[in-house]
Amino acid sequence: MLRLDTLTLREIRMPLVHPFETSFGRTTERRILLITAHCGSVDGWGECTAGEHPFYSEESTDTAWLIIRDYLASMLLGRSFEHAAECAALMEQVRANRMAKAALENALWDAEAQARNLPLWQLLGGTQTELSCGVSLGIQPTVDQLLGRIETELAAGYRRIKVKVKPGWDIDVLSRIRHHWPEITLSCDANSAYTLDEIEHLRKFDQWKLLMIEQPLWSDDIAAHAQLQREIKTALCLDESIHHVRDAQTAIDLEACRIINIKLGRVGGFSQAQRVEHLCRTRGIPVWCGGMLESGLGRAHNIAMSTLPGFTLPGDVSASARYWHEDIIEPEVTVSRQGTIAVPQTPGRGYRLKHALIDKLTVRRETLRA
Ligand code: OSB
Ligand code: MG
Repeated sequence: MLRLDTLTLREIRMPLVHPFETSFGRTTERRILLITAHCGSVDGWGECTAGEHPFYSEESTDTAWLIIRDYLASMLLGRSFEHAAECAALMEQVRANRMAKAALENALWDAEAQARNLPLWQLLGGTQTELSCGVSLGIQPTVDQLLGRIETELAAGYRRIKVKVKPGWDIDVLSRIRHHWPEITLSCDANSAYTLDEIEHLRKFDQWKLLMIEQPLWSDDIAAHAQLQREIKTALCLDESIHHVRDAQTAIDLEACRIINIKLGRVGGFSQAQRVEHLCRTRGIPVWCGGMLESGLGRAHNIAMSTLPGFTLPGDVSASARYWHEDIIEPEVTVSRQGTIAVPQTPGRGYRLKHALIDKLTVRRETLRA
């Protein structure tokens, strides 16, 4: 039994090793909200994956802080849980705000795994002990620079290259990549940069034998993706459109995609991610774990989730050193020359937190009590 005694919110600032640019914006420094759930003798930690601005989703670091402080914390504080998943129902009255909810739920899972002395991935029902890794490469100043980055990642062993695209950074980029590497597993992610008026343009993407095109259209329009999927050969993958298992169900029923990207924060935490994974596995839809430029904590949680059996495609979860000069966990996440992550076998999340470093990076902190 876990009793949630106290919650600590803190914001840490972490400059990225490489700025990350997508069709919706550019990130040079992360402002990450971390949650500590103090439960008796164990502290569970959760990372909120909201971005600095409400550009990828409606949430931001600041809205998540406010929603947790003013609404969600009081729904959970002082409560006792047999299982971390029980907290989701207690937060239902608050609509959406899934990244805020996920930070709390995942902190409780993190605590539960420690309290039960079980690896978090085993508590989740994971089956895989070695994970296939891919990388997501942002928009670069020039195509030559992008080709250089791809060269480095392939040499490091990564098994799938995903590049960000948008109108004006697509045709030339993809054709030059394919010219250099005709056989690599390649995909692209538009983060909603196109419209249905551009079907003829998007049809050209079929020539490059991409593993998938991720989220080409509006985040709130699954039906539009179904229309596009009927018109092109390349598999579509939905990211921003999938908020919960019902969205996944709708997308699969409408044949709006053939692959789904699961992000822990976007779906509201581990229990909803389990539901999406289970549905997709039953319906024959492969899934993979998307990344949100997480610190080592969120990265550790992504690794635990990716051990579920439906995660059969390489994820965006890659080595700590690709993002951070120094990560907040030890050991840091490393990737083998074969492009794999070895799942930790120790109890809990499997990575220790560097508390002194976290304190040094903290710019604000607030403690909430029952
Ligand atoms: O769409 O997958 C995305 C980063 C921020 C917001 C959205 C996305 C991404 C990434 C980066 O692609 C994945 C990573 O390396 O963490
Ligand atoms: Mg994406």
